[in-house]
Amino acid sequence: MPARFELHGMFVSGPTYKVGLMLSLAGEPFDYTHLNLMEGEHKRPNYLSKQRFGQVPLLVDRSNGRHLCQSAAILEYLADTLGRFGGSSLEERFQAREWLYWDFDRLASPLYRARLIKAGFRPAPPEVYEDCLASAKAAVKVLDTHLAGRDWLVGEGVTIADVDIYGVIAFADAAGIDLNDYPNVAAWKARIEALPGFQPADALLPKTSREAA
Ligand SMILES: N[C@@H](CCC(=O)N[C@@H](CS)C(=O)NCC(=O)O)C(=O)O
Repeated sequence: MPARFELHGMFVSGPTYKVGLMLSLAGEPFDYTHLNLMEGEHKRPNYLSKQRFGQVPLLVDRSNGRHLCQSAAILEYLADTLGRFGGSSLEERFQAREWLYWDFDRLASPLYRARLIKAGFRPAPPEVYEDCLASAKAAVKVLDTHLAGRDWLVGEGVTIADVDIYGVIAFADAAGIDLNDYPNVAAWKARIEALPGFQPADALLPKTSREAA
């Protein structure tokens, strides 16, 4: 029987990793479909009919035929449908949602950009890299301050806020950020990596399509 979920993505994609990590932490096997963004597979009519923004990730829920896009929205969908990591109360859910919005506003955008520039995927003058790096570091500092004396971003357990933001912090080193300068973030990162079902990005997002084990 095919897996319930099919994740379309690309191995370098942080947003795709967020969704793969959520599924893995929830113990949900998924088929993985590799999309070649270099060849524009994400802009072809067949894909656009499933993912209106022409981006990865796309998650297909075969149990009901839904096609889902936007990693933060997908995490919320999975929290609701799987009953995992949604927070222990409505208040926690609202707080988790605030982190999801904050992430794409302040953290993911500059950190992912710094990573792409540093890796040579996106040519840019040094001042653009420095600007992204400074913005990303300012956001990591916000996280570090919030995590002082706390194990998780919201409440007493793992929520989609942690999953979402881990999917960015995982690439901090590649962006040029030394997490030794942010000890609370480093300790929180290690806690996530010790969770059952945790897998790093390269294990969850192969370079070719793969069926669930
Ligand atoms: N806010 C979106 C961002 C998705 C995104 O930026 N995906 C990139 C790959 S990491 C992409 O598909 N880029 C190709 C494009 O936008 O044309 C999410 O979280 O899902």
